[in-house]
Amino acid sequence: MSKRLLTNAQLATLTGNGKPYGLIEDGALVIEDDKIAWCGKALDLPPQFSGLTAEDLESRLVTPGLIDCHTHVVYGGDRAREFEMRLQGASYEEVARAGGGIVSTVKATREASEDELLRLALPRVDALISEGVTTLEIKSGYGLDLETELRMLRTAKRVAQMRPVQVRTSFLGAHAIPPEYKGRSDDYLKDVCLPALETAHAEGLVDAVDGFCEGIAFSPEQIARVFDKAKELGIPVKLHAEQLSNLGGTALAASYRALSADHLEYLDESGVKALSASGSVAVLLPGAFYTLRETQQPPLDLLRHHKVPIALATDCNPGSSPLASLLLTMNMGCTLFRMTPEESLAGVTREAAKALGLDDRGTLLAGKRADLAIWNVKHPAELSYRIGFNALQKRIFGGSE
Ligand code: DI6
Ligand code: FE
Repeated sequence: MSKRLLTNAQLATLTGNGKPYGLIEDGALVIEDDKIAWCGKALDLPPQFSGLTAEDLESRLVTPGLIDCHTHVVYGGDRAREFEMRLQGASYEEVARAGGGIVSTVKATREASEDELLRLALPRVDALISEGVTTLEIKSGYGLDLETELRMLRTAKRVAQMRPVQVRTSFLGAHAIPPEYKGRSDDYLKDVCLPALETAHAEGLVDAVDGFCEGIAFSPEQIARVFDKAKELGIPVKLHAEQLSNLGGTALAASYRALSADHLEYLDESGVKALSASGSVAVLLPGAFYTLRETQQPPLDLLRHHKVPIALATDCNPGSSPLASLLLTMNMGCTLFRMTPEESLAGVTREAAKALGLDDRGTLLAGKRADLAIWNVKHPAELSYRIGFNALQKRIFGGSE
């Protein structure tokens, strides 16, 4: 059994210990194999650990390893041309209706081999890892045919073999209507999406089922068909909801006890109450809000009032959020959405873990995975405050570096 003792640390435990950030000053943390064995005030270190050689962190800040709970990092091609179009005045929806948008990424993704998709995804993943990410979620949804959806999910699983990071996969077959099914979205669901979900699940490739509930994508009734299949297969669900309009997707997701509902700019109080009742996490994605120059703010005060857990994620994707920085996402959560730095740190640790249905990480507590980020900062607010500055000193993943 391998053991390590970290001392002279400031521990942002994110546990409700009565202090902001669950902060423990002059803290120590013991790692046994891939788990946290003990953490607390250095003065309270139990005698059985006092013989270990201490690694002095020189009062650095330690947080749980960061968790990016909503990404689309596996895709082919890029959308720089569409970025130009939008700068010339076209809206995100107009671009999508003109055959650009998600569908253009689908074309490029279908043309890419699994090795190529992996090669393209790794630099995005590396950017996240370099900022202390230890767990990330990756969605399919740019294949929209059986073969390519499976290829995307296999690629996502391979990321975790290539890099020291854990990956959770989400099947997003209900992301967009592929060109060959234009005007026939019900047929797409019946012929492609639902059978592909069954096959992907049978191959062990699906940790959760996601969808895009929007005028340019699928209606709540259509999403319900996908969620019924997920339920039948015993897979938890989540949903892109209320991003561009209010269709009631969030309440639908809540009625399936979704892990999370994501985006939520157009969410109203009844939707917030539904989330609160179902215990689902609200995942806010300020990178998409920023990129699309959205002006409708997610209902932060209502989410707080109804005690809905709030996570933050990059939504890293080629169209609405070409963002591979969770630190910048934290800054945007504060500056664009008026989250507090404490909420933003909780949003990429404790609440992000909840959004993935993982209860073994996201806080610093004995028994949790030893996924840690160690920072060259004095106070946790610095993580959200700076822009374009990576203060990570090192990352510990499952107890090792
Ligand atoms: N909402 C988003 O923000 C991403 N997907 C979704 O349903 C955008 C995907 C893209 O534009 O490629
Ligand atoms: Fe997304």
